[in-house]
Amino acid sequence: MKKIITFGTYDLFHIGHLNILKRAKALGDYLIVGISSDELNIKKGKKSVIPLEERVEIIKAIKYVDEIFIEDSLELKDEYIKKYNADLLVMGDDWKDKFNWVSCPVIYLDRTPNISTTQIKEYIHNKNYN
Ligand code: C2G
Repeated sequence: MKKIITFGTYDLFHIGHLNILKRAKALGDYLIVGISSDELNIKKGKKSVIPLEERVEIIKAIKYVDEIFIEDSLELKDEYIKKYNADLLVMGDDWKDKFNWVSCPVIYLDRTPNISTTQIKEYIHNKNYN
């Protein structure tokens, strides 16, 4: 059984998030998702709108996802990979080459164009809606 691992915050869950989970799962048989804690997001310079507990519930309900855990640190990537016996790390290409140091192969998939959490926040902030 080929195990895939991927990581993310998945704040204001959107089609780009769904696409990467679907494409990650299609590369193997079992998909494990590390969900960034609220503290890790603050370290990454982001503040999530949706709290961790709710992001967890949403990701758990996605049919492509087999298992989830909480990601507390970017530096622990290889520990998570070993703990969950992952065969392949999948990330979006905004992280291209950032995780080449881990012990399993890594694939960076193209991001879905024209959608991001930042864009949604800006859209609402600028009141571009009726
Ligand atoms: N993504 C995508 N297309 C978009 C937006 C996001 O493919 N239009 C992908 C990202 O490339 C990432 C995943 O969706 O692989 C989750 O994105 P974020 O929630 O923004 O995750 P991030 O905060 O970058 O956290 O350990 C690494 C991190 O925890 C990743």
